[in-house]
Order: sequence, then C-alpha cells, then structure tokens
Amino acid sequence: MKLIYVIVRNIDSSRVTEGLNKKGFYVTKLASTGGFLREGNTTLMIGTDENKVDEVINVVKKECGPRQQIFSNSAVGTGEYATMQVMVNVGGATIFVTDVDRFEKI
Ligand code: 2BA
Repeated sequence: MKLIYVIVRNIDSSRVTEGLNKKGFYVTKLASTGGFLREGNTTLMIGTDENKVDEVINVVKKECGPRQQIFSNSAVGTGEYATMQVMVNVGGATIFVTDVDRFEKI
C-alpha cells in the first residue's frame, strides 16, 4: 500500500478532491501552510494500492495541472481606463508517494 501526499493551492483542492472521490479514492484534507511563502495551501492524503498510484496522479494532473490563464487587470492611467491582459501560470501540485508498512481500519 502507498500513501500519497498531494500539496495543492486552496482554490484547486475541492476540484481535486471531488475528482478523486468520483473515482472511488479515499481522501483526507489537511489545512497546511507553505514554509516559503507562508500562505495557506491544502495537503491531501490518499491511501491506495501501489497499482493505483498513477491513476491518482492522472486525476491530480487533470484537475489542477499547470496551465496558463488570461488575467485582466483594469488600471486608471492618465485619466483613462486601461485594461491589461497578461498570461499567468496557475495550478500545479507537489506530490510525494510513500510506502505504508501497515494499514488497519478498526
Ligand atoms: P512549489 O514548488 O509549487 O511548492 C508549493 C508548496 O508545496 C510549497 O509552498 C510547500 O508547501 C510544498 N512543497 C513543495 N516542495 C516541497 C518539498 N520538497 N518538501 C515539502 N513541501 C514542499 P511554499 O513553501 O510556500 O513555496 C511556494 C513556492 O515558492 C514554491 O512553489 C516554489 O516556487 C517557491 N519556493 C519554495 N521554497 C523555495 C526555496 N527554498 N527557494 C526558492 N523558491 C522556493
């Protein structure tokens, strides 16, 4: 058995959790904080068989893989409104796959 830790941005956590639940995976959500930015993120714990690890990673990729998004920002310049559109990178996840010595539900 494997225990997978998936660290995602808070806004992506519900989509990833729902995607995993729909495929029958059990998920525990932990509120976590990144040590570098000191911002809240979400750590998901998924216990599953070794042969299903790739399926979990594929769901994570599908629901929150790195992607680009157009971000519109309105600003007041010299008495006029200017709308600036920039492409920003969003999404992505950090994944750890660990061995589980023993798993019991009592
Ligand atoms: P990411 O590498 O995408 O990491 C996002 C979050 O995933 C991290 O939040 C941390 O909570 C977790 N994480 C990533 N790699 C980890 C690891 N090897 N062990 C344990 N947890 C890990 P933050 O620590 O707030 O980092 C946010 C972003 O800042 C990182 O995005 C990375 O782009 C940058 N970063 C983090 N640490 C850095 C460092 N020591 N030097 C330069 N940039 C760093």
